Amino acid sequence: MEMMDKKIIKEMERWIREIEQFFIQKPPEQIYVSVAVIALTFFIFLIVRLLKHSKSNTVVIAGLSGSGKTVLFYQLRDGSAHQGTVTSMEPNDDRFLLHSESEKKGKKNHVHVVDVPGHSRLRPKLDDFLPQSAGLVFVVDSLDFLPNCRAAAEYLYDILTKAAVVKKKIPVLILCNKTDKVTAHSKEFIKKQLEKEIEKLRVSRTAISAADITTEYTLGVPDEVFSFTQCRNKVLVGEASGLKGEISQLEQFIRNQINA
Ligand SMILES: Nc1nc2c(ncn2[C@@H]2O[C@H](COP(=O)(O)OP(=O)(O)OP(=O)(O)O)[C@@H](O)[C@H]2O)c(=O)[nH]1
Ligand SMILES: [Mg+2]
Repeated sequence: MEMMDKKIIKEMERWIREIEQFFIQKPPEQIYVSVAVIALTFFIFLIVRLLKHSKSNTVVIAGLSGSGKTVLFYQLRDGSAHQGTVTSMEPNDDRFLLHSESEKKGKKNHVHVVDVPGHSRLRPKLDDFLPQSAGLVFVVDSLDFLPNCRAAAEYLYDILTKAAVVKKKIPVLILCNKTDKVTAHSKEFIKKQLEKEIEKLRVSRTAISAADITTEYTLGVPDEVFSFTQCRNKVLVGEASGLKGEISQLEQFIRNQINA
């Protein structure tokens, strides 16, 4: 045993001598340069970490009044729809752990979810939260879709042309809600109809803005029929039932924007 220890110590001493020799032989400039490179790498690494941490964890929920935003908000936070909702007069704004994740082990980041009321007079509140958003959920009522298709498309058009959304490429999830009823329209149908309506709006609105030069961002590609794939930001389509708590696609979207 003792022999072994002595051998190891001898070996280590030899190593240390070799390292010493190495530094003595090298000109000092080379050592300074390598130290500087190591320090710089460490510094860059630190900055990248800091930037990652300061990434926003806000997700905004928008959509027409009655589409089910507040029910979804409660499901995300509490895992229940409570005793129903009335039309909201104020945004619901809270930071929490997603209910479905609250029992899971491991470190999870809190999410900041804001539900902006759909009433047209309260919609400008959206602009307060968009600049700090990592994602936007646009809720559509799949049951009562056709009578509201035009209004939903107008609201979505406004969102997709906002500088805050286009410049920062904020991902948008079009969430077709209330799929618990058999009469609900499919997400493919809703997507198609919204694209058609936006195409109509685009034609009429570009004609107006060309006349009185506004600085609004234009949507889509000239001379091509509008589709969401033309947007600079990601536009996804998903389904949910806030009432039944079927919100996995919504949660997945949130987690994809906000790292755990
Ligand atoms: N069948 C069904 N009904 C739903 C669902 N989600 C919400 N509702 C109903 O839709 C109505 C409106 O829901 P809210 O969550 O208050 O709607 P909102 O989007 O917050 O509306 P505003 O606050 O006015 O902008 C309520 O009567 C809900 O019970 C769902 O998934 N399925
Ligand atoms: Mg509400």
